[in-house]
Amino acid sequence: MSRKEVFAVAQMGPVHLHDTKAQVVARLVEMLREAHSHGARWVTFPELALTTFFPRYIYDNPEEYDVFFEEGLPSLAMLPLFEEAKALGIGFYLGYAEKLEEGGRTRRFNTSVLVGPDGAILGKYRKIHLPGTKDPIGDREFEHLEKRYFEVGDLGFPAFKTPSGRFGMCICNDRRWPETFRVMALRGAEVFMLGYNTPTRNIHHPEPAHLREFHNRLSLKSAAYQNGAWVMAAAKCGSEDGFAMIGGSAIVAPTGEVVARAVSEDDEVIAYNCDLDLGAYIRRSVFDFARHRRIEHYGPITAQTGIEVTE
Ligand code: CDT
Repeated sequence: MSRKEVFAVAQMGPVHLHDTKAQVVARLVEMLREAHSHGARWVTFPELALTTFFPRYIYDNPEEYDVFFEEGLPSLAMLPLFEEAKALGIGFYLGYAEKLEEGGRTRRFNTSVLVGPDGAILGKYRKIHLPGTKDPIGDREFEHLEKRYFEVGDLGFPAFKTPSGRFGMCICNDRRWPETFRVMALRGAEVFMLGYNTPTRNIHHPEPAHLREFHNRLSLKSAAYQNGAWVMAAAKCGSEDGFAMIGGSAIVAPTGEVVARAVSEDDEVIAYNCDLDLGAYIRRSVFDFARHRRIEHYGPITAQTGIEVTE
């Protein structure tokens, strides 16, 4: 039986501070319909898809930044997307800012949800590798304050069972860390879905703008090949209120080849008929984990974070 399935990636152009969530969700619904016209069964949307990338701004009080967060699943704002996806029989990944009350305190995460083609919520992932700082650096044209607004994710890197196989989720900066994908692959993930908001300018270290896209693609391709898995990567991009972010949304095959790529920095749907068995030969040969991994030598991966020199 063929395991071919059409996957779509829905890249988003800018979302400005003054855009309402209703306007943004209408754009997502429009792209969902376009994905459906391509025969897609699954769509990947970006990180923090419902709002502008607000961690670039400095807010001190929750009353100022809670407007960017969602409570409950689906939240009121998300409802039209959930309803249309269920009506069309399309599953999706959606990134959003999650707020919840737990153990007598308010918690906030940078989260993604995986919804099945029948509308069932299959799982949730909370971003683990939060980039940037808690306190403003100052002296920059924008900040990157994810550590200020979000807790580190507490759900690990699961591989969720779906009608099309096991899928893993991660979010933006997670894609730069090989550990992210290897853990999901060890749990059986054959498809990695991720959304991102990557500023064109690196405020932490000046580097040529072209490297931002180069490192994005490098990370996606190596994640795919080294784990024999498909990668669905959706950018939010373009100039949000004057702050530029890279595009380059892509679908990458388990061979490490980019099979579809967005060309704009705007709302754009790309789709590809993916053979979910394509990675099987890679996982049976060069990356047969059970035969070739040497965990007795991997201790430092989980025992330490920074570099430790022993002599
Ligand atoms: N959203 C996000 O995680 N962006 C980061 C920016 C890194 S520079 C602080 C990324 O890895 O693309």
